[in-house]
Amino acid sequence: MKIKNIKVFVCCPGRNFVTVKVITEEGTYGVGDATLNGRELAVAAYLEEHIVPCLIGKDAHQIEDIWQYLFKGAYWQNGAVSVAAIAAIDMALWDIKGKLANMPVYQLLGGKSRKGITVYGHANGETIEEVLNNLEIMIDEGYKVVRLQCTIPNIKGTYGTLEGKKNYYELQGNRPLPPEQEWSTAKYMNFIPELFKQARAKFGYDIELCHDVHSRLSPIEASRLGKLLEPYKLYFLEDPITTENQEGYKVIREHTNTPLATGEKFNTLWDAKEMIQNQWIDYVRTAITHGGGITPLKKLADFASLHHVRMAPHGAPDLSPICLMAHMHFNLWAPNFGIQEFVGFGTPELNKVFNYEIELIDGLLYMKDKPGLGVDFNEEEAKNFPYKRSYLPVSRLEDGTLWNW
Ligand code: EZ4
Ligand code: CO
Repeated sequence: MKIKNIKVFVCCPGRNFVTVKVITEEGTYGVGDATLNGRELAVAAYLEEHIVPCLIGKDAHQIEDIWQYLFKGAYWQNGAVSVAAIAAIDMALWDIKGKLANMPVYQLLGGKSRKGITVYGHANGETIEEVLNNLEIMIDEGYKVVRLQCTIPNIKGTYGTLEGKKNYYELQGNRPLPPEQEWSTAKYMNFIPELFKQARAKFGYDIELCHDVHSRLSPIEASRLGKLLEPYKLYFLEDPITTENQEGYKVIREHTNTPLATGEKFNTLWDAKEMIQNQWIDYVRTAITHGGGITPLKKLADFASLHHVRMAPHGAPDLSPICLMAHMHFNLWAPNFGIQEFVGFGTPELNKVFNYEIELIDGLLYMKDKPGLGVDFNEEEAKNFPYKRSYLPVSRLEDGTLWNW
């Protein structure tokens, strides 16, 4: 089953996506997601210039060896650009294997461990009142877990809010230069507990709530926030700090029993090693696209399961539906699956380019059994949505100091 051709596509049906299609000599093909928000063309070039030529003629069945060849064999190994590229090839090869076996990919991983995928959605807003109105809508839609994010008063621009845009696709799809946002730890810390206090006062404790700090705090500040939020019993607090120093999580862990989640930017298994084996975190959030594919994520899940850490894959709109479908299979299998982030069913433009079927019933996501990943990429439609340069924002303190976004 030799690889005959690999095509790389960059399109913007609302926001940019990088997609690969691996085609075998027999005509079976698989698709993979290589999207790296704000650096899409770097990944496309990495694929086209440095990966594709090495894979033509290789056996599409040798998924593990191809993964090792692209990762270890490149000498430079990790890095977000190269790992996203490798992940897309890996996903496409699993898709091919599933199609050839005439089985959904979860069957190849070991079969189903559950009937459906618990997801958390996003309720956000410019005011606490607006967030709580959106939360009520989501509870009515059946969500069992919801992430709350609210604009922080008196600073310019808050992560996780829409700044007047209709949806995340509109927000992320059109930023020809990086917009600047402001950050104030004091204003944030003084405000955010009130959001959760009011949410609990209005909706009680049956609905699970979580929150993404987006790496803005120091370990001791994060410890304080975790303690302030303890009365509101969060499902998890995400990315309270950056993770260059894994032992930062030890500090937070020693101070608070608020559960902790991190890992959406990890691109090797070693990025989470100390925090997992020391049980400093509760959920690891690495996505199949940014973590290098299904092949390394299986290892991550098994390693995490030895240490009571559960999988909670990143599910932002900058991961394409191919990644979402790969997560569906992975999550159905992973014995230590916790929760999947889910931002909804996309836009009409997005769903013209990517064809997949999912259904949300009572807070659980389901898909139909199809061979492979169960998602297709429409090359012709993609041509109608050409790439548009678009950046993530940058963040500065009120005095101008560049901060973590
Ligand atoms: O900001 O994926 O939990 N979700 C997140 C995301 C990230 C984006 C960056 O590209 O933190 O919204
Ligand atoms: Co996040």
